[in-house]
Amino acid sequence: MSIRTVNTQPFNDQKPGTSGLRKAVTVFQQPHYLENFTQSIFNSLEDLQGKTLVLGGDGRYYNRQAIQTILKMAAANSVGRILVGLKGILSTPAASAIIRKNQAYGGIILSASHNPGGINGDFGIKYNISNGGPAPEKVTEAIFAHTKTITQYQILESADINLDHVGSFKLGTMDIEVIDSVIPYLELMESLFDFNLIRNLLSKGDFSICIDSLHAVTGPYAKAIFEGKLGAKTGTVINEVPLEDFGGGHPDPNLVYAKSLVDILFADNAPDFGAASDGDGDRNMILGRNFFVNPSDSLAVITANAHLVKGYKNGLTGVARSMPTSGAVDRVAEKLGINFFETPTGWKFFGNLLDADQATICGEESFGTSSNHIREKDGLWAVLFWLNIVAVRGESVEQIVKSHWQEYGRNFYSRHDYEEVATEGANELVNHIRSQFDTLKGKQFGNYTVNYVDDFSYTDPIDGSVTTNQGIRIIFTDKSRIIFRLSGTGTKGATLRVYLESYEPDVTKQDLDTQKALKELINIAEEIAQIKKFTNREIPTVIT
Ligand code: G16
Repeated sequence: MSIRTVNTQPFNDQKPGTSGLRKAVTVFQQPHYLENFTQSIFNSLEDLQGKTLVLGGDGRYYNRQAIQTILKMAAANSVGRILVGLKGILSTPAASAIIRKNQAYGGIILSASHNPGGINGDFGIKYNISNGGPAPEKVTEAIFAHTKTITQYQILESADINLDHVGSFKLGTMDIEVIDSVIPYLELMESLFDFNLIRNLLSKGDFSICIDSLHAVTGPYAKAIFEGKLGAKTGTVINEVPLEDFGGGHPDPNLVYAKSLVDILFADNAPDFGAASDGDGDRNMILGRNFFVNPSDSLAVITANAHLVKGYKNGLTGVARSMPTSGAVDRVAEKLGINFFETPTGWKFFGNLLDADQATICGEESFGTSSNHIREKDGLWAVLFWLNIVAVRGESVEQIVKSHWQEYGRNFYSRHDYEEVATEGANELVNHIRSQFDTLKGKQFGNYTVNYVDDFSYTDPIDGSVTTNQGIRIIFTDKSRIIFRLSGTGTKGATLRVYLESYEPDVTKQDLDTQKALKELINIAEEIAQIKKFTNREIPTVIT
């Protein structure tokens, strides 16, 4: 086996976004495209020689080919050992757990998360550091810098490795261990939650659940946990076989893309509890019978009830949420007297807070919640957290959320997405709002008066790094908010996200339909941003 040095030229589009490099599969299939980015990762890492890396992905199309290429490149770049998921599969939370458990130097995760897969879908690659979390901006910037100047990459000439069986192999001087991550992940969950209590709840027969894996990576994990360990009846986990194209679906657990699960939970005789996760298993959607739990509320309820759950009963040091996430959790943090942080969108911004033990639980409006047990968001963790709360309280999901609103008030919250609009129009929209920054302050729109407008920026309290332009905030005097932000995970055109939030402390007014409650703010957003004109769309693609 010999190491081959291949001459190459830079691609000009390899800047990582909110979560790694995500592009159409056809982009990744261009000669040298994956290799350039992989070599740039290796070039940006100091002292890689002899170190251990973790490698795996969500099983989407191109996962297996990419893994073989990365293994051969890792061997050529003197990596000491690679732990690779069986069949190339590692959910993102499992990858984070495996990096931490094995004190690996880092990991490469292959996923485009909630984006569709298949030959015409998307693919992605990201690097996670030794704490198990997504590389912070200074690392992704360094990788990007290398992609702009790369001239060569190294690859070992060898046959492919068989990833279909657990076992150990040698590739050149590098050790490869093919591992099944389901068991260590299950054990980690068992250390945090009261499995006996949840098993009692699920086996009594009067509490039924439905878990939708959307033909993505969580199928094997969910089967082993819910049907295997927790005694839920066979068939509880649906769409459980991971498919390279996710069965043609869009593996995003929200009201639109997980509609078949929503239909089940909103039908007559619906199960008591439903949940879905995304392509790589880090997102979650929680449903009760005929009831949708907004992700921002989910974060608040989890935080408020953490003392009921084994792994968290000794208290939380703090909680962190991304800026566009609703302020529901803020009031819980205040009541508990714990730290509270507001970060930019992107799980990578929670890493320092978790490492410094400033925060225990983190969450985002984009269906992501997790804790300091790993450094990624964790879909099945959130599902188990909810089941543990339900099992302790003996109340329905709806009762738990409504009593939370009663105590803390309700944050009406919605996100309107305009997906794959023309980039030029989206940029013009942003500039159009920015041009009103000076005139909007103090301006009255119906019942709302603008308190201030800004472009959100964040100074990391641990390392002092500053991140700017993280979304335009229009904040009203009653703390209602409209936020405009362009997605950093899309691969076609631009995706505009409009986040809308108002607060209702009056219990008699909390049952209103969310879109109706936010109607006035929705109209103000249109008036300020002229969304229809700039996006050329009459209505959002997705409303959550
Ligand atoms: C990624 C990040 C999340 C972020 C989400 C949405 O999620 O890990 O932290 O909230 O993107 O990003 P955007 O609004 O820029 O599309 P995932 O599940 O795609 O990895």
